[in-house]
Amino acid sequence: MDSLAFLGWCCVQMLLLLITICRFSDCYDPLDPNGNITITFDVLSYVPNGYVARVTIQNYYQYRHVENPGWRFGWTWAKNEVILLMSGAFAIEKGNCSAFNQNTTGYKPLNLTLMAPGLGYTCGPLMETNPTHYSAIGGRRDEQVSRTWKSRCTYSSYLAYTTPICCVSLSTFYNPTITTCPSCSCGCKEANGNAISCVREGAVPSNSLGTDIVQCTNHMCPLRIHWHIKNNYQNHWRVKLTVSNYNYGRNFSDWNVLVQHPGFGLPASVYSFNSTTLSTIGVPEDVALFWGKEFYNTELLQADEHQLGSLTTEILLQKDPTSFTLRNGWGFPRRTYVNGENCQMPPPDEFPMLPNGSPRQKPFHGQFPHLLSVLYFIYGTLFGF
Ligand SMILES: *[C@@H]1O[C@H](CO)[C@@H](O)[C@H](O)[C@H]1NC(C)=O
Ligand SMILES: *[C@@H]1O[C@H](CO)[C@@H](O)[C@H](O)[C@H]1NC(C)=O
Ligand SMILES: *[C@@H]1O[C@H](CO)[C@@H](O)[C@H](O)[C@H]1NC(C)=O
Ligand SMILES: *[C@@H]1O[C@H](CO)[C@@H](O)[C@H](O)[C@H]1NC(C)=O
Ligand SMILES: *[C@@H]1O[C@H](CO)[C@@H](O)[C@H](O)[C@H]1NC(C)=O
Ligand SMILES: CC(=O)N[C@H]1CO[C@H](CO)[C@@H](O)[C@@H]1O
Repeated sequence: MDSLAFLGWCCVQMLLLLITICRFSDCYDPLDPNGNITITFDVLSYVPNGYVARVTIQNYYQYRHVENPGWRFGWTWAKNEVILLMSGAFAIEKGNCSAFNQNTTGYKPLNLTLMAPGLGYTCGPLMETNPTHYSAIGGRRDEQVSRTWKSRCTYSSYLAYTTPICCVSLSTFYNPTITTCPSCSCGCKEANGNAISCVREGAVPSNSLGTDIVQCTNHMCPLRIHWHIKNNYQNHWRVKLTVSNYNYGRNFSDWNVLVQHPGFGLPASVYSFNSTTLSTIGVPEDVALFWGKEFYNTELLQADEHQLGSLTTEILLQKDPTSFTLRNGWGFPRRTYVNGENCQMPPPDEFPMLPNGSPRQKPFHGQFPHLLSVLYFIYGTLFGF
């Protein structure tokens, strides 16, 4: 009884934290709990009026890449220092150098900012760490830099986007009903004057290059994932996965799609995409990551007046006799990401039902995927940090 009460209290604490600090899954991604971009300043040597540093930016996110036009990194100086020389990157802004004082030495940069390429990253302060070692003279001598500072930058989609950028629709061979993306998944067409500009299907968009003008839809998302359960064989089942780009002004190069689904626990055959499964600790369902094949479909093209940009693959999944079922929406993903952004799923009570199936409203099973996500979060928070 006591331990139950404690568990209840503990969960409330966690949920409160979740509600007050971040929207669900924004601050912390249970599918990539250790993901970060690490920035390292290695002070290689000191010179009379400053130091020479090597700055390294390492992306440890498993499925969050830096798109065109690339990253930008900045900081503020502690004591009016200046950059005298730079190679390997451009310094793109010159500030007020009149306060530059030749005795300033050795202070670490403050308030790091990383754009990759847009908003979303928050960088912690540079912390003193063990100096980086490197080998010299063909590996025969071990050297170390004078000093090493590191900062960890983490991503929050809440800082990057005010609404989701993708949504999920579902269909099956056993039910003619298509479950569309929830209305206004990524904003509404006419929401209190905050209308998102969109282009009617078939119309010719003007001046859309490089802008985010989407086709008018009920969901208004630039990207949509469609999961179609196509066949049910004796030992396998087949899914068709389609990624559609509704954006008239933007190609997505080196795209990736992540699907969390229990069916990826056994090896699957993926025909037109490259794929792998990710090891995730504390998440009960298996997670598969898909990306384009070289020289074939690494680019998700923009929409035009004739068609959407679109990529598709079929996936043959093995049946695990202990868990396989098509009931209760088991065949549908639990979570789907495009380029690391969580896509809006339809509510479970709108999933296509088996024909002989249960009534549409089944309170417990209907809530099941939601319940699972809350549990992952708590689990991830308790054991991930
Ligand atoms: C950043 O990610 C790497 C790889 O997951 C991990 O080894 C490292 O500890 C992380 N850095 C911090 C400061 O958490
Ligand atoms: C540049 O810095 C100096 C000294 O801090 C200050 O007096 C001057 O007003 C600054 N100039 C501008 C344009 O900000
Ligand atoms: C740097 O950040 C600190 C707090 O983190 C803030 O007080 C300070 O004003 C910032 N400095 C600049 C130059 O932005
Ligand atoms: C997207 O790619 C197509 C084909 O390569 C190209 O014609 C179009 O200009 C590209 N769009 C953008 C916004 O770069
Ligand atoms: C699949 O991805 C791996 C790892 O990025 C790469 O080495 C391989 O060439 C890719 N295969 C194809 C067909 O693109
Ligand atoms: C010549 C000069 O300006 N020297 C100053 C350099 O900065 C240190 C501390 O910031 C001062 O103590 C020196 O007087």
